[in-house]
Amino acid sequence: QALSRLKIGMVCYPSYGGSGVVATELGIHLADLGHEIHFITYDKPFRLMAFHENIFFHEVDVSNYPVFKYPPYILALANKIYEVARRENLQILHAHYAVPHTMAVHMAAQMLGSQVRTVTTLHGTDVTIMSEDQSLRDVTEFSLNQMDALTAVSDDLKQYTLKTLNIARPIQKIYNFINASQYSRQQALCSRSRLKVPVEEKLLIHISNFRPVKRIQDVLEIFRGVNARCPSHLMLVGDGPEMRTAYDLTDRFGLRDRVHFMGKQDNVAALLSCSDLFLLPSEKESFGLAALEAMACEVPVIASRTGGIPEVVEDGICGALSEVGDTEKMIEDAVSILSDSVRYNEMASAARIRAISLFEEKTIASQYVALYERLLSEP
Ligand code: GMT
Repeated sequence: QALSRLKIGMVCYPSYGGSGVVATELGIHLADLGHEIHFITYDKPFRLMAFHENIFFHEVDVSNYPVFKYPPYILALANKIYEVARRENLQILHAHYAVPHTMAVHMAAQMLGSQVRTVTTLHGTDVTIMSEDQSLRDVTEFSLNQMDALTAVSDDLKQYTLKTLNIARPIQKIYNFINASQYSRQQALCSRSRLKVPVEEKLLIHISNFRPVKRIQDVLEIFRGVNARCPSHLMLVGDGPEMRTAYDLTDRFGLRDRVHFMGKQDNVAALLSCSDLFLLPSEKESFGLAALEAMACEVPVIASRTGGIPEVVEDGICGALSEVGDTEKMIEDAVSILSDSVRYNEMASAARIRAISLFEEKTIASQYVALYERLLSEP
């Protein structure tokens, strides 16, 4: 039971994607501690499956009046946040992913007066892409400066934000996290045989939203290089705009019987549990939650040395990092890790140890609670 029961509004994207996952898992964990959590978004967050007495979901319904060329989602969201916060006496409004949640939270907070404290957690592309988008930059910067507190999911994202936007308040680094018992290597969940991967072959995995920033062509190139020297299979988990590129390259490389398109999957731990290596050759990655989930399941990571990835994946210990686009080195590293079983096992356990010791849900969630309590104790 929590010392004092906090009433928190979580404003997030409900769809597949790291920021929605972090918001949902944080909400569930805080609800388990006895806090009251109100999710305010346009759809039920996809990880919010079971009933929980401390969790409420408020759906934002956007008016579709014919005069609107664009549905006014941000106004409907602000209105819903205001309505819920006023009725439920919410103390904290926590926006995950700045655009457009920070603007809506700011608007609702103005309508509510001083009764709530506001927080935005920056997740990555809400700064790295939006800071370069002139149509959103000023309003993003303005509304971030109106929040009572800002957090960023890595030190790299914090520094990047301070460098690219004019932010007048401190940004606290609070890392993303995993639930170490949900994310652990569970042999019973293994589906290797169903994929018809022979025991002597390796299974590589990539999980993402298949956006250009993930460099899907590099994922396929790395896999082609590894498979040529060490017979392997590749699971592609997720969906998004680059999926067509993945299909085309798979065919062009003649790898159709070795690449498994899994689509969107809920039980990622089950798929990680039968994988040998995780590929994340992204252009930019503020944190790399998918890499952390892999590490927790004892899967070493081959990734780019970019953004917050080096804060998550310790190079040479939990996997190997290379410059963005250096697929030759990534292939070399992958083959050398996969072909040395002693080194492989050391990396697999080091990955889990690092995941648990630095990024366990309990440790990180308590940093958010401390932040909420500090904000509420301020006049
Ligand atoms: O990947 C995105 O473009 C959006 C975003 C999301 O909502 O999934 O991902 C970002 O937030 C995740 C959770 O904090 C981070 O783990 C991802 O690294 C980050 N993506 C990028 O920075 C590209």
